[in-house]
Amino acid sequence: TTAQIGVTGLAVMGRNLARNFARNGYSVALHNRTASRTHALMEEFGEEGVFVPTETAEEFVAALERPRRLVVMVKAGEPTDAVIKEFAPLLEAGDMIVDGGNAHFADTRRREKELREQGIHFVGTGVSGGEEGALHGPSIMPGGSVESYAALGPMLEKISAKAKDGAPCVTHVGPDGAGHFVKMVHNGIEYADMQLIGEAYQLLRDVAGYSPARIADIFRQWNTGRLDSYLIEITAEVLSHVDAATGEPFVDVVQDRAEQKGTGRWTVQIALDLGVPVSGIAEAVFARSLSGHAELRAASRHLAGPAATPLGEQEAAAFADRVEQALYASKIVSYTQGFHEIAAGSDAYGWNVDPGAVARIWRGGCIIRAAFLDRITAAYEAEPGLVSLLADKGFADEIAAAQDDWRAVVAAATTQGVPTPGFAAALAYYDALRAERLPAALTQGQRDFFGAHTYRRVDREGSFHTLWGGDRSEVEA
Ligand code: NBP
Repeated sequence: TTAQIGVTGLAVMGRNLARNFARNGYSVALHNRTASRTHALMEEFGEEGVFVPTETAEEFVAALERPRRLVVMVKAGEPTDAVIKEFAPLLEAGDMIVDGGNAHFADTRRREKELREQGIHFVGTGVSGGEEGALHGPSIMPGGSVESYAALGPMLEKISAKAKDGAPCVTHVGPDGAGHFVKMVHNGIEYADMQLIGEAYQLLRDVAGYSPARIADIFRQWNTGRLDSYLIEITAEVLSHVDAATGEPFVDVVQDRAEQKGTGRWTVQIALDLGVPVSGIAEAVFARSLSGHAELRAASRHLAGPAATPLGEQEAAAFADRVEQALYASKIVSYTQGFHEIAAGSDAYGWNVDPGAVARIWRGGCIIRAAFLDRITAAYEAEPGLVSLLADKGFADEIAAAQDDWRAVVAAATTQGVPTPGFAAALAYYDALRAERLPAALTQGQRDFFGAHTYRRVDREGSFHTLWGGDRSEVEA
């Protein structure tokens, strides 16, 4: 038998993706470096559809109908290169290698270029939604050539998550590394969303004085409004969970040291390279690293500061409403920053990414799925050249309505000594963008003073330098 698609790399993600293809009626060839995983899949789930188990690379490739569609779901990095090295010599022009791992987009660009010379389409594809998503429908972000999408797109549309309006959560993001780039930014935004939710929780706990169970109820209520999203929903679940061993709230028995795998960090590293201010995402990454510095935190515990004093019942309820405003406004800012990075990447690499389509495919399947994304799509559809989400009238109006509460929350956090780097960075970004004048003029003066770096004037064209060490007259540079 020949199979319509093949999956190599049958750990949690690959196994579930293979099952997803099979459950949608596709015949799927299976391969894994260690054959026992292939056998295990056949034993447990072989009845779910048409599978063609294979043991060697040659058997696997021979089992695929042409042009071959070969999905690689191995550990990102060297394993991906090893698999490509093994399979590429067995393939022919027109065949496709689809890398569904969390690759760095620069690796994807390199691999795509190398394989293109051999006539093989390399499709670096972001897949979001974890193992459940892989099985029931992930959000899929494929890069690669237009031809590869023509051959692959319909299958991906079939297995992808569907948004509430039924639209599949997959689109051809753009050439070469575009898909993995967008997946990277997705993860960066995910970090920012999680950090903002964490700050909201901490404020409700320390300033409002609420218990985790009560905060869970508040999140459940927020989830019926404009913050309706998967992350808010699971936050309520986590907060209402009680530890069986101690009877304490689960959130109180977990060590407060956040870990990370690296895609959030990449989002910030690339943003630095592209010169894009993604302060919200950066604060989220830094907040995780700070939490992990146990010695530093232990050595700092005695530092002076206010102890938060919980508010009375009525003020607490009013404060909770303000926190919702602050969270929503900060969320608009982090998406603004993330979409700025996507636009900058698209410009730098000539990808022509459609931001409205990206927001559309994030509406289902992925971790940041949210009702809010419909609004982003609508904003870009109304104005395809939108320079910033904040330039959209709808979002600007919402922030305008939220800003008094947002400022009050950041002020309260500051006076009470509750760290809110995400809320505060988002607010600083907003205020910096709206500022008539920034202290960057002074920065330019300093740079000219110590390094003769020159400056531009507000009233005349050209570059200028002041003779700081001499008579302080101005010369044209
Ligand atoms: P892992 O990332 O744990 O990778 C395990 C797989 O890689 C196994 O099939 C293993 O084969 C194979 N592999 C390794 Br390791 N080195 C290899 C090599 N040199 N040659 C061939 N195969 C090799 O699996 P996963 O958690 O299912 O994730 C797969 C990919 O999906 C990763 O890139 C991950 O970042 C990405 N991803 C994961 C999630 C998630 O929620 N887990 C979500 C989205 C994306 P073996 O069985 O022979 O050891």
